[in-house]
Amino acid sequence: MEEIVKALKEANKVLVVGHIMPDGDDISSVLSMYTALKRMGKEVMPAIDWNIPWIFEELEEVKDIVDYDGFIESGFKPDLMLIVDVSSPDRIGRFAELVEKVKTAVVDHHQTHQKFTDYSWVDSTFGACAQMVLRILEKLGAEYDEKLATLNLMGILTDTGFLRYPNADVRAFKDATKLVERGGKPYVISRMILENKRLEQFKLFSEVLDKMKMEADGLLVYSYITQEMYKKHNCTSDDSSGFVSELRSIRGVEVAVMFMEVEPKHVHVSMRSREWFDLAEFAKSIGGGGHKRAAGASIEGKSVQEVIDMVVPKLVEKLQQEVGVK
Ligand SMILES: [Mn+2]
Repeated sequence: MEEIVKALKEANKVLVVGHIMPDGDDISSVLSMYTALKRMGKEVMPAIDWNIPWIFEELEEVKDIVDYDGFIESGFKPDLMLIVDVSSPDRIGRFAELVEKVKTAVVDHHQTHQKFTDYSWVDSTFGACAQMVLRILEKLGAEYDEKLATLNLMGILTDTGFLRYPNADVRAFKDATKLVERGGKPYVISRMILENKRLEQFKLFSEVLDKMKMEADGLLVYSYITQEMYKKHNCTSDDSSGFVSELRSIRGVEVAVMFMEVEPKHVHVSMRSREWFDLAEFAKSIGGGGHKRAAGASIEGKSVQEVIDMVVPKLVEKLQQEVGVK
């Protein structure tokens, strides 16, 4: 952490990069860094090589986020690329091309982190990357107001399921309290993320429930969305990111999985576990990564059904093995 703080102090032009398929913690981490460093008089460019889910558009800083094409067109020449909430270079899209060319630092809380930068601060005991961002910004002497506090708070709330998941420990509550004291508005975030659904999402979810299957004596629940289903309901992968947690909320379920064909023959496998199943380990075995209770993988060149046939029997076997051990 000290090295990253030093590198940030020395840098004048900072490119802050988040991950593809960005979530609330990632967007929070990118925009908190962007807002605070810019106020310190640095030239800062926030970057994510992916579309930003529409629910986040009410944050005015979102329009400043560029993808790789926008970065190239801008001619911006960073002296530091700060990567946040990212466990491996394939997660930053085309920005991976810069890794060997500029000074790089990463701040991450994924258990499956693979070191790929000059400086790295990785600590999987933090529920949210935003908590690590908070510590860096405090070291840099950032001044918090309502805007920065709300941006920073968003990551803590979203990655802890609004302080409901096992990673919502004393430290997460204390960090959240600190940000609320500094003007952060939890209700603005909960309204934006939780109470902002389109009717089409409910219709798509209804079809997801029709297709849902249970395995391993009810320990595993899964469903899927094909490209045709997205089109039929006028939805995109942005609209289905919360579905997997809904499936996990079924009584008795230990693991929930959503198979989503986000682009033709590009299937994103999104997984959540409740109490004991280590998804970080399992995700690695299918070429993905993540945390113990939330992980994923992106598989290209296969249909949804082919991916289901590859993943489900493996998961059932692993679940049954572990139930046997318990
Ligand atoms: Mn995160």
